[in-house]
Amino acid sequence: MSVSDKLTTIIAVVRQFCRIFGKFTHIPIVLRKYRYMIGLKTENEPLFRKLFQLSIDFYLFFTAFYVNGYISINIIFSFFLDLSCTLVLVVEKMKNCVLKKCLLPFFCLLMIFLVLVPAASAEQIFTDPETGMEFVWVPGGTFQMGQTGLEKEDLVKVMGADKFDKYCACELPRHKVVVDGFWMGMFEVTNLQYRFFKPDHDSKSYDGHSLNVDNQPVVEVSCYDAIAYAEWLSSKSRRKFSLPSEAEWEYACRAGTTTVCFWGDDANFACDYANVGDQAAQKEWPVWTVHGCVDGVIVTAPVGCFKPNAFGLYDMLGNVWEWCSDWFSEGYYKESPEFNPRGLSSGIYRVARGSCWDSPPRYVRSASRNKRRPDNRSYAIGFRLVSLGTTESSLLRNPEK
Ligand SMILES: [Ca+2]
Ligand SMILES: [Ca+2]
Repeated sequence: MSVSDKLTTIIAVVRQFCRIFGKFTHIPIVLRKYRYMIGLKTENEPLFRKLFQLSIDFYLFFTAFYVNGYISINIIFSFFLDLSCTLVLVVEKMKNCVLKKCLLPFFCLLMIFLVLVPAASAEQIFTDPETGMEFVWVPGGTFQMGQTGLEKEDLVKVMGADKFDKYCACELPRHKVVVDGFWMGMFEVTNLQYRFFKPDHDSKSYDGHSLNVDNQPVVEVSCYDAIAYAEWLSSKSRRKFSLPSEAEWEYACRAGTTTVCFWGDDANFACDYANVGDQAAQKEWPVWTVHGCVDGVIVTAPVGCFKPNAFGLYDMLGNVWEWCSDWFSEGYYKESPEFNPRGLSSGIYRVARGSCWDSPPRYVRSASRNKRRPDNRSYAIGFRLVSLGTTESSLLRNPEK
């Protein structure tokens, strides 16, 4: 096994450790509460007290990665402070020279381990403790936003020039956009997660098929409902949550690809990656225009059933349309700023992106834009959240910067 293989294995083990222990998110709260109380009661035994506090710091170190995706300054500071104090106390108590000599290598190994922990966070996932919602880090970058030339040709063939101008010309011109990194919900917000906010929410059903099961994406929510949800979750967290901008959404959906869909240009591969209007649905509703494949789900699918894109995001295309924060503007691409465009400050319609479970191929595209009135509630539209970070500064936040 090469050194890099060994390092990869160690990182994988550390990452798994973070995941397993980080799941017990209530423990750090309890530990923080009793940390100093226990410390006070053991005042006559400073070494014992320091060792106890050090072990708690060590635990918090791991859970911080799982819950927040980074380690805050105060956790790092208290860890190193307790570690130094403990070492001083241990050295003071030691009479055996051999053991004393062992301390230096031990300290070095510990430092190497602490360097590996940030490396273990490279996967960049955090879980919101309030709802269990998982977020992945989408690193900032540059991309071409909007339709490709090939895409336009195909759409004109399928729709005709008039309909193309009416519905799809707003996806042009293709233009360069730069977005900063952000956290994005790995999945669409589910009924279960939404009902932490509105316990009596009903996503209803479509033609007798329920859309209201816990792990299906929430629907029958307006853009205002989605914004209210983001604000509610922000009030429960140190993080600020919001809807993605349209540019953030398309950048995240493309995940580095320049093709029509994030899996390529062929619509008939959709069924591996997305719940769309498929041949199974056509059996139920024969008049539908569908993809030439079977995804096997005729209404909304439980989130995360299909393959993710390269950023590890699921259902970016298909399942439900996703509200974005921008007001829709037909000609916005001609004038939008290059850096972090966020749409106009007002308008009539809001943007929804990504197509849904009843969509034919012409909507199932990374560039496809939909406009809806912000108070519109539909069986086809849900949302996912993004987070730009916390209000608390941290050393390791946004590690790419
Ligand atoms: Ca389907
Ligand atoms: Ca979707």
